[in-house]
Amino acid sequence: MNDIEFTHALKDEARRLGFELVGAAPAAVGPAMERLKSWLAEGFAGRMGYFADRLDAYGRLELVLDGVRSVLMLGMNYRTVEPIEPGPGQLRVSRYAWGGDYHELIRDRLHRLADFHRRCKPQAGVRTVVDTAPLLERHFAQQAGLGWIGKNTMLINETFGSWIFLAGLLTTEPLAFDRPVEDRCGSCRQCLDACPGGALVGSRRLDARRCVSYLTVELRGPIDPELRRVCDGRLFGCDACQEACPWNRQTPVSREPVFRPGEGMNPVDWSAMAAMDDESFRRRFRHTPLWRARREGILRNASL
Ligand code: B12
Repeated sequence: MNDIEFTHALKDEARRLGFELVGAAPAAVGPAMERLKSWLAEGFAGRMGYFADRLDAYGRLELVLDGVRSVLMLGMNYRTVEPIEPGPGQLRVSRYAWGGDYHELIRDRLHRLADFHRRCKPQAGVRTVVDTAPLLERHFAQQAGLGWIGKNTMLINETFGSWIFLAGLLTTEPLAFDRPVEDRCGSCRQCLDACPGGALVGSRRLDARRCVSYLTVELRGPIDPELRRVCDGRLFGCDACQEACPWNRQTPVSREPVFRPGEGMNPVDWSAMAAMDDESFRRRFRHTPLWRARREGILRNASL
């Protein structure tokens, strides 16, 4: 199999495994590294210390996979139903957290893709990535032609909008690369205006310290009193900048049952949540995105 045939075979297998979007890019970070550095220098990462701790690896992918030459970027649609407006005593959960944990689902599919790769090219080095490795997934997805980076910093695809999870497969094999997609946000600024915390301080510039998603998902400990107000009514995550995006109005529905809202998730009835002790919280949410915040974080968010 030559490089072009192998790239086709790998892409076909990825689609068969349920990734609607797939594209290949060279394993070079380029100017995105300067953007990451300036984002960190501004303090926009808040307390997410792992960026600074692994800065070398972000800039040199060979520290993530020795001999890496190519990155196959993958996208999976997670749009299901529309959000239901919360009534009294109810709170919003962002779409990505309505169902099961996407990491678990995607990791399983990635491992199957890596197995396919190894069967075709037994000598090659392969590493799969979803979220936790030092890889700028949106940058590589843009380079691989999956979409463009919108003003809200989301990777937006012409067909699926931004309701897509990203993942990557790093390989030491040369692949046939795709072309990057050009920006299609134009003069629209609806996401910038919709952000409840004013976290989108400019086009493609997000100050995580003011982002409801960061405050309700990532931040441990108390939320600054001035920022508690902007999280109002949101239990976990935030989709305001995506709900406002015109590219998200008519996107197809996901085929994955795992992403459908679990019972009582869209929206959440606060009294049912408050009644849970540690053990029932663990049983109910262990394999969902809410587990990341633990029960303490969820209780903190609800008492905003
Ligand atoms: C840390 C993190 C967060 C942080 C910080 C977000 C941020 N904007 O940086 C917080 C907790 C706030 C967060 C929130 C969310 N996240 Co998040 N997050 C991540 C994570 C782990 C790292 C992101 C990162 O590297 N940030 C650092 C900044 C500097 O990088 P960046 O955002 O990629 O920024 C690049 C562009 O803005 C670009 N850029 C800037 N200017 C320009 C100009 C041009 C011309 C171009 C081309 C590019 C460009 O350069 C930067 C560097 O490459 C990724 C997974 C991963 N490993 O990539 C998921 C990820 C980005 N998150 C994701 C999701 C779903 C969310 C939420 C929607 C969850 C929710 N509903 O609450 C929100 C969306 C908020 C938002 N608008 O970003 C998805 C995004 C999928 C997509 N379609 O884009 C990812 C990819 C996870 C995944 N595997 O699917 N997240």
